[in-house]
Amino acid sequence: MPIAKKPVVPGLHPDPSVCRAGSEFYLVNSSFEYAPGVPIFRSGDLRHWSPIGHVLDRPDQLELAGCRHSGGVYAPTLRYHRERFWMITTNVHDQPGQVLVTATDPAGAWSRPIRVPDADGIDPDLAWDDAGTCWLTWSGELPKGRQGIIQAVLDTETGALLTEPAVIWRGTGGQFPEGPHLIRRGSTWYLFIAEGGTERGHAVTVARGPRPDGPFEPCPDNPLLTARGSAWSTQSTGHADVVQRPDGSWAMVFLGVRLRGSALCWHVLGRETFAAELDWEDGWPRLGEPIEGDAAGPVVEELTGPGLPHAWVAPARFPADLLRYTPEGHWHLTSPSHEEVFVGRRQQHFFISAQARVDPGAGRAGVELRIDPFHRVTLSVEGDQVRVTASIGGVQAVLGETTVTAPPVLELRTRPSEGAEGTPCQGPDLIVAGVREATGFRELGRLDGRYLSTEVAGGFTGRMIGLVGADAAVRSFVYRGSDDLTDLDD
Ligand code: 6LW
Repeated sequence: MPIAKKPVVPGLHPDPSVCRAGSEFYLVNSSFEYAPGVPIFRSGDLRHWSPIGHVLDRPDQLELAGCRHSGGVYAPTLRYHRERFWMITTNVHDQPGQVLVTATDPAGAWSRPIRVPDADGIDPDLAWDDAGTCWLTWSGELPKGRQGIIQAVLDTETGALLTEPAVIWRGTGGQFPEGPHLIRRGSTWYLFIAEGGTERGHAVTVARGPRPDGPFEPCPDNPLLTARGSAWSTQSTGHADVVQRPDGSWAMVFLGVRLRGSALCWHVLGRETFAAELDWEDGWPRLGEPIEGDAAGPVVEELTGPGLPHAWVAPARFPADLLRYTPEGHWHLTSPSHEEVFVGRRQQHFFISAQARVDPGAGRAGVELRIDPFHRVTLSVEGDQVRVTASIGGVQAVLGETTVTAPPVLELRTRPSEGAEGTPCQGPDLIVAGVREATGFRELGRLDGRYLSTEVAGGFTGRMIGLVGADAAVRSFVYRGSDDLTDLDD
């Protein structure tokens, strides 16, 4: 069965977890070093997802100070049980253990966190049996450096484990058995896990048992889902969660990446959320028809005010500490430490144009496209100088510069790769920076997009686009995005 070509939630949205309350579906994702954490979406059809906020949107729920790139919040689980929403996740920056929050309204407010300090590992899952017992299942280290799926009964009031953690499955032999989700269908319990690593070997495997704690029997047709060894443009598929519709049919969400460029080598938008039907045969789940996403744009998002769009986040800090809406009616970027800070949103489309007008107080300020502090392209203004710089690993380069007589409109774009299709020089895209003038766009510098790809940068995240600086009035910021270049005017 082929896999969808288009995600249902594009851009950096990996490790999806899904649940249903009545006729509505809700979805959460990992958020790593970014605050607020754990973006949450609502959908009536599993195909069109609207952001409704973040689960961890207050400092008392999310400690990220000094968080390293790709640290922070890993794979969450979202469940609806006894008219409450439950979200549990691991903040690897704030250990020990897992963090559990609940809400009656999934758009917030979510509770103060209950910690589960004795569950050592990542990717926690919650499941309740008919007796009301809560089974916590996660991925942890076993003796001799091996990894496996571990389980214990959880007291959801206190976060205490009520049973000794026990290994319930080791998967089918792929590395990193993780991302467990335990689901009941009829009287059988199904344990879906990810294995093979989150890169090209990624897969979903499944086992079933008569009770939430097993014993688990692996499906004879594992893996349930993988793209490994295929020539599909959607690769690295794995880490799935499943949900039943009101009509009794099932669907699954999972992560995947969209590869572009020579030999389909590169992805730049991070691991995205994809969806598919889930069929059942002989008591085993089977991958069904792809559910193709249609969030390809065009999208226009303007930073107006006074509220920040849901999509805006910052590494290791809450955006509210960095961007303030002033009584004069514009945003102001302030760095509490006087060091340059970044605040922005995920690049969610293949082709984007981000335009900004900023008035820096001290130092430089501007627009930045980045994966992390060591992989970024910055278009900034300082006095009458406009400069395009790239920082890739330890290398810093000035890609172009000019002098301006009036405050410029900065514009950073992604465009098709310069390399001929199918040749080794074809990157995923091209990053172009310049200024917008009355006569049109004037390019100042460009960089091959592969420098800002996960294949080069590594880590679990993807590109972000936003504002950079230590002190600047932000007169305007507009994100335009589409997977179809003709949607973006020149
Ligand atoms: C997550 C693990 C994974 O905890 O990547 O793809 C890790 N799977 O399950 C971080 O996203």
